[in-house]
Order: sequence, then structure tokens, then C-alpha cells
Amino acid sequence: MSDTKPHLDLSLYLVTDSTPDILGDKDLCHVVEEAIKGGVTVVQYRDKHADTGQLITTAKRLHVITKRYGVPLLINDRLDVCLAAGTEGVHIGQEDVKIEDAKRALPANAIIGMTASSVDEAEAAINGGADYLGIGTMFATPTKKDTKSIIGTRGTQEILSRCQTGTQHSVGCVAIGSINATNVQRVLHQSTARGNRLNGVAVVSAIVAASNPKDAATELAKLVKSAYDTFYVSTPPNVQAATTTDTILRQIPAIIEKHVASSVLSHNMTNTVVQNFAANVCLATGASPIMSTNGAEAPDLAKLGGGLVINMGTITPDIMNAYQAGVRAYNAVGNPVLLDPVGGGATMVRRTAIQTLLRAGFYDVIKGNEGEIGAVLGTSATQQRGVDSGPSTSDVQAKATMVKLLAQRERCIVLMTGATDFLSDGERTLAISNGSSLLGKVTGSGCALGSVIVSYLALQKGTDKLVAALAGILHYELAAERAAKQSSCRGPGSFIPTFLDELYLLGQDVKNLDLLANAEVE
Ligand code: 3NM
Ligand code: MG
Repeated sequence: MSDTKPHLDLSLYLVTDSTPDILGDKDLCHVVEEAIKGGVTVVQYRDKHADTGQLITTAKRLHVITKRYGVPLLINDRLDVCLAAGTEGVHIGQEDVKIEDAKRALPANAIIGMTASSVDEAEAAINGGADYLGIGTMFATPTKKDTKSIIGTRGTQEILSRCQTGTQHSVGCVAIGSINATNVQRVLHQSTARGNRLNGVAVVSAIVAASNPKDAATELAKLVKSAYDTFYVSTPPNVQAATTTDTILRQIPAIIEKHVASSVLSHNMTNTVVQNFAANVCLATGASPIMSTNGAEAPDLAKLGGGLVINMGTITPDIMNAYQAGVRAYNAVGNPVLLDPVGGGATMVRRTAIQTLLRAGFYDVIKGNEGEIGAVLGTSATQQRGVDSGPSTSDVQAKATMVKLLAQRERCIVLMTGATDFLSDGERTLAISNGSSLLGKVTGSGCALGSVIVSYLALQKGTDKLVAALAGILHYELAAERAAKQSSCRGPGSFIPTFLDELYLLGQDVKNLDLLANAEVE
């Protein structure tokens, strides 16, 4: 070992596993070399079964390879193996040797990483002098069945927001547990808290169990590198967000005009009650609707450049599987998904469904009434009666705060609908007081708004999502306002056809659109 600690690039951290279930009949040294060629930046040799002599022999063989590529080799748990093989350091778990003992036993330049699954454990490890943290378990994993706690992206955010670890600090961190090519990008995005990010990810099976570890590592390394260009809250890294009501509103007419001529796809995985109405609304706004709850065709539909609505109106176990397939398919190609947690606070089944869906992927927009947003936030004081919005309990400021907090936590756009709608990306929060009370007398009017928002997001992919969502909301609510004023509109029944007409007519005459939007950026 040299005198100074080697620089640690934690972006793609490989933890080995020699069990036949994962390694198969491949040679571990070959797997590690191929993985490094693909882009692995740190290797941890982890073997819970081999004898000490065997561990040292394998560690030495691995070290010959890792040294050739300048990649540090850390040994799981075993200081003696690290010392005997002369590798760069160790990784220790909470049940392993204490960090102060490890420090005493190892050379001063040895790297010591620690596992942490809570704020307390992370703080203790940092105070003890750990060089980096392995944060987990992210998601339940068959690779390690005795994991202590599954903390998800939310638990990881907690650590990143409260401890001196992550990209903003000198003690870096990686997340571990069921991370693979299908979820790595959104896991990195969703774990971010207050601008503080994971330095990378640690994987076992995604590389060791792959038939071609080099290709698997190459793909993962590429995904880690581009994660924050693919997943972001509102504006991609190279786009400046408009910050005043005026600069936001000025963009709206051109977006509506483009949408009307677009035939952009609005894919709805929605409940049976609203399908017909939502499809007609989409058509009237210039989108092309498809109402399909078949998860098996979601990967094909996701490639058509549209957006997906996942609407919890009618949930059965089969539908829940389809919804998860849907969000995964759209996330895989980076096309927008909106989650509508209909009736989210009403029953235990729905509260559980929300958690399942939130774990399954990334939603560009979460949209609901006050009770539903409260249920997603997990602070719902109002027990919902049915799936319709109950009486309002919070004042305007409290609602704006709820929406903002949820946007910050889920790292997406959040819309709370009501007489005044609140739209937030966690930084900018808009109050929008357009629309008509007649919308509340028509079933599916909230769901159909979701269908419109996703087609606007799909149309405006790569630009400011908050502005795109607002364009959809205003197209919808200004049309509702106009419909309510027509003499042909005498109540909820005649409102429906008049509203469909106005959605269409507004789109035909956007140039003369008097925006009259009552939107305010806070
Ligand atoms: N440690 P895979 S989870 C080695 O939570 C390990 O501390 C964990 O394997 C922890 O990438 C885990 O195959 C296994 O899911 C991760
Ligand atoms: Mg251990």
C-alpha cells in the first residue's frame, strides 16, 4: 500500500458473491476483471462461506487483477484477510468488528467502509472515521436474506439530508439492495435530498449473476453517468426554469397550439367509470387516447412517445401488477407517467397500493385532491368518505405546503386539485383558480385532467415539466370556465358536451386566447 489513501470513485461499486445461485459456474476472477473493464470503480470481495486460507488465496488473486486497473479491493468483514493479502481496505457491517478496532489493526492508509441503515448508524460511522458508507437495504433482495431494514429511497433521503455524507461531503456513500439497470437511474434521482446525492450504487447480482458481466457493468456505468439527465424534477440540467408567473404564462398559448395539432398519445391505465369521458376529453384537446390496462403491451406503447396515466380508481391484484409493469415500461424509455391515487386515503388496500406503486417507479406528476395528496404524504388527517374529495380542512397556505413537501420528497411535480389548484415542483408553487364548480359534478373530471396533463408532458418532453403541466391544466380549466358560461349549459348533464366543445374550440383559436389565468407563483 502507498502512504496516502487512494482516491475513491464510488460510482459503480461491485460486491462479489461466490454462491452458485449468483456466480453460477463462472470464475470469480474472470467476472471481476470483466466487470472492471465494463466500468466498475471499486470491488469488495465478500464471501461468507469460504475458509480463511481460501479467502486469502482468492483475495490475492483478485488483488493482482484490481491493481492492474487501479481499482481498490476491499474485503468484507475480515481484517485478517485484508492484512494477509495486502488489499486497500475493508468493508464492515454493524455486526462486524468495531471501526475503532479496525482502525487500530489496519495501516493508516487503509480504506474502511461501513454499512448504515439509519441516521444514527450513519452518524456513528462518520464520527468513527469511516471513509464511505454503504447505505441500505434499498429494496428487499434475494442476495442477502437477513437484511435488517428495507429503507427505500425515502430512508436514503433521510440519511442524505441529515448526515455529512453524499456528494456534498467528504465521506461518500453508495446505496445497496436490489439495484439494477431497470431502477438505478430513478433510485439515484429519488434518493437525492436537498441537492445532496448518492456518489454511486453498489450491486451484487446485477453484475455477478449476469451472463456477460462486462456488458452488465458497461450498461450500469453508463446509466449512473446519465441518471440526472434522464430523471429530474422539472427542468433538465441544461434548461433554465422560468420563475415568475408572467414568464411561465407567456409560454402557455404556443404550447396549447402545438398540442392541438399533435395527436400525441395519452395512454390511460384507468378505471372503467371514466374511460369513455377521458378518451373524449383527450380527443377534444388534440391528443390520441388509448385506454389499455394490459401491462404486457405497456413496453410497446411506451415507445410511441406518449405519456401514461396510472389511475387507482379500480384496483385489483391483477391491475396492480399491470400498473407496476406500466410505470417500469415508461420509466425505461423516459416517457412521462402521472399517478392519480384515486381514493388514496379511503381504505387500507388503497393506502397499501399507494406505497406499492411509489416503490415501483418514478412518476413525473402525482395528482390528487386534498385527501389523496394527504394519503400519499402519509399525513392525512381527513379520513376520506368515498373516492370524491371530502370537505376541505386546510387553509390555502397549508395546502401549498403539503404540495411542496410532497414534491420535494418524491422529487416530482405534484398537483392538488380543488377550487384552487396547487401545482409545485418543490421550488416553485403555483395557485391556479380557474375552472368551474360544475367539474365537481361530473364523474371522472379529475381523472380526465390527468389524461390531458400526460399528453402535454409527452409533447413537451425535455422542457420544463411544471410549465407543460400548467398548459394542460389551463387548457382544461379555461374550457370548463367557458362551457359553464354558455346558454347550452344548464347543469352537469349539458355541461359535459358543452365542455367537450369548448376544449376543442379553445384549441382552434389559441392565437386570440385571452389567458385570464388566475395563476400565481409563490
Ligand atoms: N448488503 P443485490 S444488501 C451485500 O443492505 C449486501 O447491507 C446489503 O445484492 C445491505 O445487488 C446486499 O444482488 C446484497 O441485490 C445486495
Ligand atoms: Mg458483514
